[in-house]
Amino acid sequence: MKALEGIKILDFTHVQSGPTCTQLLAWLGADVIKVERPGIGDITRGQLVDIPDVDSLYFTMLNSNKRSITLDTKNETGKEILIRLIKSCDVLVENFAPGALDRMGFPWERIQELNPRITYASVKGFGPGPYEDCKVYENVAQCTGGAASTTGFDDGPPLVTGAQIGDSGTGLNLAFGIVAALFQRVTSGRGQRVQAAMQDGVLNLARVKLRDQQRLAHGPLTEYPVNTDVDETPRAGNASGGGQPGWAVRTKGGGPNDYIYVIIQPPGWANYMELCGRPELVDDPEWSTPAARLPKLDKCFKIIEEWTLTKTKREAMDILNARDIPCGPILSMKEIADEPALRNTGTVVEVDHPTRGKYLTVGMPVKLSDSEAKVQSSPLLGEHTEEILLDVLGLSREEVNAAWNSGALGEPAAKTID
Ligand code: CAO
Repeated sequence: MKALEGIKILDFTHVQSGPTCTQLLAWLGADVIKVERPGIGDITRGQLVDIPDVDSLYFTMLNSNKRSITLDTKNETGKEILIRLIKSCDVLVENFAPGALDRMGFPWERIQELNPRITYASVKGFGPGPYEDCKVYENVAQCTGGAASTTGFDDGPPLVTGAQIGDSGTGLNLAFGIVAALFQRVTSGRGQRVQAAMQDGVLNLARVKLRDQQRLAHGPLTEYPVNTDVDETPRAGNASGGGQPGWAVRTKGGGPNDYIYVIIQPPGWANYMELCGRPELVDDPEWSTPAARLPKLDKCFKIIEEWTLTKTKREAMDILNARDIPCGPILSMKEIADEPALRNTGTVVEVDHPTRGKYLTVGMPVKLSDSEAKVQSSPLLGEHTEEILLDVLGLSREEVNAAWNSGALGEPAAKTID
């Protein structure tokens, strides 16, 4: 038994933000029925292709544990099938461009009328306001949510991060909203509208920078390693966003990722200075307190780096942690892919795909003791079309054949059952 067993999700999502959300729900045990355009499917199936004629890793890593039905929702028979799906499902999730579902003939009012218990959940780039009609991709959200202006070095351009905080971050928010709506339905008996804007999701993750914007009104941000006599939160390089100073220092090896991020908590100073062969700085009033170190943090990290350069990042991690010093090696994706601990916990999983073979993907990032997430392959385009029509909607064989003949399901050549 899984946490969301028995819950049916009508998954109208594509690209990344929406699919992240429905993949999480699938890992929690929901039956996720992904509706895709006949012949084309989710655009990511054919993007960034590494093996010809095989679903891309972009797609397979966002759509595991789902079922796929091809349905042209602009075809009249397709619309009738969609109505039956809306009536049978608990949640409809979509991340089309603003207004697309309305243009298809399914505004929220109609969906609610068809099934008052359904929750209708959407990701859009922006909430209501001047940009509500705009299409949005990941980096647009990072820029408009405040992350890009506060990422990078002070003397360089704004930077986006490789972590997909706009897409996957908003997918998480939407999943959380859907689970809450399903919980509320237990008492209210009604579904509800759940909306998550990517700009809001990014800002929520960048809140410490909005904190610093307000602190600027009361003087410079003394922990920033740059001039903060300015009126907008500046970019702070690798400085810590928290109350304890931190920096990425180099380690032995000289490779692009031979670095370790070290944090100087007040009690850690003595340990660092003993390791670094500078015991005289432990009690020196010019160095011994956080306030004394603040104006010369660059010098502090230089001293630490002279020591870390004599160790590999893994050695430094072990030695520092043995002394209770928080730190973390900069791990490359190659190292993460090979990390046994991440495989053991199911955070990185190897999956077998019918046409691709074995590939690595991420697993459930939250672990539930009574609802284990078993990651399975993503579906082929339309793999479950007939199974869904027959078993979920209870259509007869004749009705299914009529749907094929109407063109609503795509080319009859795509039939998977005779
Ligand atoms: N049958 C028939 N038509 C279908 C269909 C189906 N099964 N599935 C989709 N369509 C149609 C839609 O109805 C829409 O038609 P209209 O333009 O006539 O309304 C059309 O396909 C394209 O949908 P779209 O506008 O959402 O797709 P796009 O590629 O042009 O835009 C994106 C992509 C992501 C920019 C846009 O969907 C968007 O802004 N979404 C919200 C924000 C979001 O989630 N962004 C994150 C994406 S991940 O980086």
